[in-house]
Amino acid sequence: MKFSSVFLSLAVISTAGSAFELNDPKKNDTHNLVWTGHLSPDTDSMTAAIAAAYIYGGTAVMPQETNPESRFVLEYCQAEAPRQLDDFTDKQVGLVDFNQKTQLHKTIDPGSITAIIDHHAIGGSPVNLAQVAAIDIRPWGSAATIAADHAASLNIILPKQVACTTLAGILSDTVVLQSATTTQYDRDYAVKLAEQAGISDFHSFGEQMLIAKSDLSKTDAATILTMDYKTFEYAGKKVGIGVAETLTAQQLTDRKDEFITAMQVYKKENNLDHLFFSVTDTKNKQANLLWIDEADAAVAQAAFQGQNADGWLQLKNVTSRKRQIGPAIQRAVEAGN
Ligand SMILES: [Mn+2]
Repeated sequence: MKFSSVFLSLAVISTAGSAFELNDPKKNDTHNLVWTGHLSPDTDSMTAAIAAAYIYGGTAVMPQETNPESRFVLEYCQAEAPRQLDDFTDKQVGLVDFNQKTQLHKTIDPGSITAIIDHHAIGGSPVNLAQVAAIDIRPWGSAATIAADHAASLNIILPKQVACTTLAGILSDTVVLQSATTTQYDRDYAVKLAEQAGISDFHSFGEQMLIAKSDLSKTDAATILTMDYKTFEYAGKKVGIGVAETLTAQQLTDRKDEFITAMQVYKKENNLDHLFFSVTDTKNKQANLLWIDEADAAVAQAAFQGQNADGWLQLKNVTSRKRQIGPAIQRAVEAGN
């Protein structure tokens, strides 16, 4: 596979001081090793960290508070919650589910990153990959799927709770195997992990996750904006994209004024060049995009063709930030909009 050769060549040219082997865990020094996902952690980040810590040793941690969907998953799977780590000083760090500097906890020393397990393209502003001892990036539906594949190829059977959380990572990122990013690997590992976890109907588990994610009626707009949020660097511009995936989109689109206020504050505080927020309707497979000023409007107009509905730009068949919203905004920003 094309991606494996990228992985191998990166591993071979690595200049890292301390070695780390994804193919031979016994050799690894796991002293002070922690596994973490990106800021505004989502379920894939959390569950891939849990799986990686089980497979390779070290501890799964969270760089910020977990979201309601992830808390539901921990409860459902009867799994232990990874602890929130506020200071990564002196830790050896394994990254899961991201490779961008803009999504790194601020206390992580880039030189301390020993491994990356991810499923995102290496664009924008990646961490200094030449320093990282082991990198495995594949274009699969979730980082959790890649972790499941590591366990399988190392003949490691994940315990029930970890199989369950890993399954949740796959179901979350692929919107229960429905998103455009879903691969056959995701489908196969979902079936296999459900068996290992003793879950007879994983679609029902996935539906319950979507419901847990959707209930945001008591959550304030500023929290929702950054609950599933990423900052990117496109053509030197800082671009923030927040997403709220929900089965009950209107509950959120009705709160437009609250979101506009929250976005104005957030854009200013974080010195962003552009900020977008999507209420992603996973039931009707449609993104509802919001922005706050003329500069953002110019980017959105260049990036998308959609229908205006009470200030939200409706984008039919758009559900993925990674595959659809992000790349379209990236092209528009890079084209000078
Ligand atoms: Mn992911």
